[in-house]
Amino acid sequence: MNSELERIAQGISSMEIRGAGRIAVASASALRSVANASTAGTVEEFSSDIKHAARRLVETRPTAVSLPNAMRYVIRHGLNGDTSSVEDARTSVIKAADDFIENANNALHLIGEFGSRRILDGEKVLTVCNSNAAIEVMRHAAAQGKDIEVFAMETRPRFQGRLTAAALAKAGITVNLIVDSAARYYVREVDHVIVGADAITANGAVVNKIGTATAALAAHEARTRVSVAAETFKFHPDTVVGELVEIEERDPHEVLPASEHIDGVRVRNPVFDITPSEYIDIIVTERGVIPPQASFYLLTNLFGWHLTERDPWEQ
Ligand code: RI2
Repeated sequence: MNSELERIAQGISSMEIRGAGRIAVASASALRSVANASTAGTVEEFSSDIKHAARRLVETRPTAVSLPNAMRYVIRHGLNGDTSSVEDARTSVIKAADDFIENANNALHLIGEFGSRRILDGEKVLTVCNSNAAIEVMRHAAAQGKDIEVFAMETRPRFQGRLTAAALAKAGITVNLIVDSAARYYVREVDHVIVGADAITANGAVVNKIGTATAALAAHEARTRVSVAAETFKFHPDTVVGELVEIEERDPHEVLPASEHIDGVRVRNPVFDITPSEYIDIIVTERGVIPPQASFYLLTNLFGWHLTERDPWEQ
């Protein structure tokens, strides 16, 4: 087993590497190192090394579609059947991985640019968890001289909201850290809810960190705008044919440490929830801003007829 692949796969499983975008970039870089290190003697063996690595990575966490989409991109562009030697295939996979990583970095910048145009000077913003894409939007708005104030939900049980609060404070943005259950209390004084996404379905529903759906429901009730900031690789191709997105449930000890065990009590720890499209105003992608109802169109545009094909690492 390639040690860099294993390091990245374990890092994703343990959430040392986390955030849907970062998971995708780390996985693409893992395929790059597998391609670099492969000692395969034939193109078929090389291709099998890459697909085996992709399977290992895809199994680490089930919900963020950014990970399988990164694998789809690298395999479809890197192992496209045009290569006749192992060296050509190696060069091609490395280039595909590099292209994916470069596109992902550029996407964040563009999302920041497009999303910030939707933020007005003086706006108060509520956010959940720790999304690079959502942070980029807020950072860009602040860099344009807009005076914004953010309410960051702490995001139990792993408290990623603290990371967001620290990043925003570092960017000079006024930030309040609040408990998750204070979302409805503060939503009345908030103008805008801005969150990231782990997966977006064909019907425009957004799968994101647990607590997002409650915040969006409260925003809907208060007639507060909800924007989702997400790279196009967060759109889930399988949902076009009716597949449901699997919601990861993590170790209950993240919620209640073993030392505080309560007899007879089962602890549940779902990591994500689903916000229906009716509660979302816009999705900001690197290709532009779309209403959630345009998700199907975007998916067909992105994947074409590959939408209904089997996963390339299973072929
Ligand atoms: P970016 C995270 O998942 C959060 O749910 C966050 O909103 C989402 O990924 C998107 O983050 P986790 O890995 O890709 O913390 O925008 O479970 O950084």
